[in-house]
Amino acid sequence: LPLDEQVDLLSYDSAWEFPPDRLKIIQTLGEGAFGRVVLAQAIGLGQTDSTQLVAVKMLKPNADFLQIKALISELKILIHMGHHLNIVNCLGAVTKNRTHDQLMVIVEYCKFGNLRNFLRERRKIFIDQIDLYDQNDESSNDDNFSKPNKHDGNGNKSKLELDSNDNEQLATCNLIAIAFQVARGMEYLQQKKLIHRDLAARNVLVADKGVVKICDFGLAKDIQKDYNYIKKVDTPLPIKWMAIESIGDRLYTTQSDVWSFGVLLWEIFTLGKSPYPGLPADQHFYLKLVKGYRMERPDKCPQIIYKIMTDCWLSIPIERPNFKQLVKRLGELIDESI
Ligand code: ACK
Repeated sequence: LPLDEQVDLLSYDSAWEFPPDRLKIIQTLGEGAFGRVVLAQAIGLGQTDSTQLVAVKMLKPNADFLQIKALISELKILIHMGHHLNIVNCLGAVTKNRTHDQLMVIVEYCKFGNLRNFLRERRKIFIDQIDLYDQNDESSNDDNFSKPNKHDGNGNKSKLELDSNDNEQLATCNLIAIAFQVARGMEYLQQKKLIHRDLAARNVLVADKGVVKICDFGLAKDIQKDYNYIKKVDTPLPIKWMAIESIGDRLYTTQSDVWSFGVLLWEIFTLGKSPYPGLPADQHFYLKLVKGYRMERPDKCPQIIYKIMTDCWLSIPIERPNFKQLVKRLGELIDESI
């Protein structure tokens, strides 16, 4: 069954319904042509009378039937998917309030915004620990910054913790922890037989305590039809995240999500650069990929991570690692560094 028809079969449980008068909108977090995301305070969402910051996704008045349908799909998928730490979880919805007449999807608020900007903002203070991972470089005499604790630049935090502090420095080990968490979220999606179709650093949000969460579920945004998505000038074209078979044959599978994960790894280890710099995403680009062209190793990227990246970009989908294997491979790198 095509995925949008699968969505139609998913049901909505009224237990998710939340009264809109208990949402106090604080500010707009971002907006697109037809939708907006606002920061709000929700009263009594968990325990009675407690207040909690949430993000609320809603449509603008000019949204048409397709956009309404898309947001309903996203809501149903979020509910169907269940809870996972590395996913932006649904907390409630406003669907039935006739006087209010505004569809709202309430999700967890991730205060550091999207991963791409998060990384870019921390470029200048990055702690490069590549020598600790690329150990063929034994003659390294950079001894005052090495071994055995990869968390040196970062205090004594647990393996996945960054810090909630805005100006916290990032180090190579944190980049690996970020990649690991995204792989975990995607592994969960894979178990639920869901395909994201638009995995990219712009669709990963950074929450407190260094937790990263995947957002913007592909079904809600059909990138084959969504003209606006292609037209946006200031966001990189999604073509550059798409697997060869997605560009060539519009084929989307978990294994094409794995390709996108490889591009996301590249974004992480360049601290938020735009992939294939200087290369327009045209017919030529596709032919280059078909001929075997792939991005080079970013200079802050350990060899072992680059190997994972290029495995994600294997031409034949089933030869790529799956998310379970990616979790294992990245998890081993974290364990080694404790
Ligand atoms: O890139 P941003 O800072 O992160 O700007 C976009 C904007 O809203 C439009 O999507 C931000 N955003 C979306 N969902 C959330 C969320 N759950 N928590 C925090 N920010 C969010 C996103």
